[in-house]
Amino acid sequence: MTYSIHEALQRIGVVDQPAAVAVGTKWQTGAGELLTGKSPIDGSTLATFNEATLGDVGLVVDTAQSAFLKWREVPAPRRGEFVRLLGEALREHKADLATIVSWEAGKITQEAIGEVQEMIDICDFAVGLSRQLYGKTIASERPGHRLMEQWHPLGPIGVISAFNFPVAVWAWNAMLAFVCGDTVIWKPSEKTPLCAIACQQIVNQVAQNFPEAPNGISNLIIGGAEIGNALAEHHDVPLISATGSIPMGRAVATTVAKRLGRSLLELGGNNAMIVTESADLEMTVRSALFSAVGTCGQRCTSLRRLIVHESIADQLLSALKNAYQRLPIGNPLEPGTLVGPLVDQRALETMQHALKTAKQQGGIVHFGHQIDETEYADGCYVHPAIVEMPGQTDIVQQETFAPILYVMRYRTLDEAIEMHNAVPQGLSSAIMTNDIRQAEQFLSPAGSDCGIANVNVGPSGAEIGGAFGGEKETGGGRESGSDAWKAYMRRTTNTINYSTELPLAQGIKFDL
Ligand code: UN1
Repeated sequence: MTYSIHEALQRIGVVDQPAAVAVGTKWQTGAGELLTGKSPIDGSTLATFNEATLGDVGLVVDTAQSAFLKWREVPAPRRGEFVRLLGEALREHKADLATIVSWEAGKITQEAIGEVQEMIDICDFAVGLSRQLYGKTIASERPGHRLMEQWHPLGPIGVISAFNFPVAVWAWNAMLAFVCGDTVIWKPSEKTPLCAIACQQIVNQVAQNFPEAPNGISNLIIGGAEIGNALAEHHDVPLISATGSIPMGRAVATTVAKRLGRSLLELGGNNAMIVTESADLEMTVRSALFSAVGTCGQRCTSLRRLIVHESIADQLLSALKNAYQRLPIGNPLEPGTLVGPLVDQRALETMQHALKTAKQQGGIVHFGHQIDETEYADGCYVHPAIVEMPGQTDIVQQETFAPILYVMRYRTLDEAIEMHNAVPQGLSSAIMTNDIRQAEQFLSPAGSDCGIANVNVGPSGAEIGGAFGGEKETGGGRESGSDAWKAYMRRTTNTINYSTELPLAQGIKFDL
């Protein structure tokens, strides 16, 4: 299936010079700074165009707001039909979109296809949801009264997304937003603009053939942090859903809070796996490997800390080192490659700096060197690192967005859980064990403090059916499955009096 990114874009219908702004189906060139999109695969330039300016934000929000006024009145199951058609279009363009993801984000083909599958899955989920936006009926304390709640559309939703899941994270948000009766304004990462342009183009084509879809149901604005900030400040954007670094999330949350808006944050993780003395070691190596080196360690759910019982630590380490030794690293488009490049030079420098710091803090570093692949010109290829640490030092408590796996030993499970929770982030976690008591302790209120806690499954690679997100500095938001849709709607509580009396709640008497 390997054809060029340009062929893939063409098959999706992106034929013109890329433009930074989509006001609904109308593309507009930006007048901001020049953006040069480079591929992490070989450093080649994929796109050059001008970013949006602050002036574009108002136009896009106004369009999304007028579209919202129409879309909110379309019956939810019809909104579901729109999303069903989007799912069909994604199925048709699965390979095309995956190719663009690989070129822009450096993902191996398997993972790029998996990411598009995640989009298709959330479409299917959202279609079903469109007939299940249930409110409760509540028994009233007053005779002849009924209480009920309804969920209503919220408004234009601002979606700020990161480079590492350049299409799926938008889809988690957008598909739920669409069935909830909301419109969307997307500010993607400047590192993956073509992924965003391709998705917008797919929505445009479906929207143009769907009579009830107003122009401006889906909008795109490509630019830097100042664009994200302007969206966060805008009173007509009731919810900002932001995925990315903790500092970015802190800035967005503060700005949104100032105007008392809502934010849904999905920020950094520092995900760990506890490996107990009863774990299946062969399974542990396989699941740790996928979670630690998949997407070259650039998932927010990537495994970063391995907390191993001292009795099996040497054995596990040697099996892991053996697996790392044999990792196929290189061009992510080539079949068989398991580790593609880091996203850019800066990511490479951050990784090398973290490894140096870990050494200073007593770490023993295995692998982790840059791979000088002359074949791929300026690609940023590294050999994923394993670092044996004497304890959970400062550097281990930070999220370094690169394939570094810190390994620490423990004696008792209480001590392991304490170490597990002693970091500022709280996204995903796992325990490898065949002991039901250990598994249940890890899942209990006194166990993992993360939003995601798994047994005999690594911390990355969640299915879309569950709510996705985490606690503490991860930001507390939940996206994707379960009842995450509620964040995209507003709840009204209704009291209906069908009697001829007017009793007051709490038995209050208030008669003249
Ligand atoms: C992210 O890295 O921002 O659970 C999202 C996973 C993927 C999503 C990761 N389904 O690893």
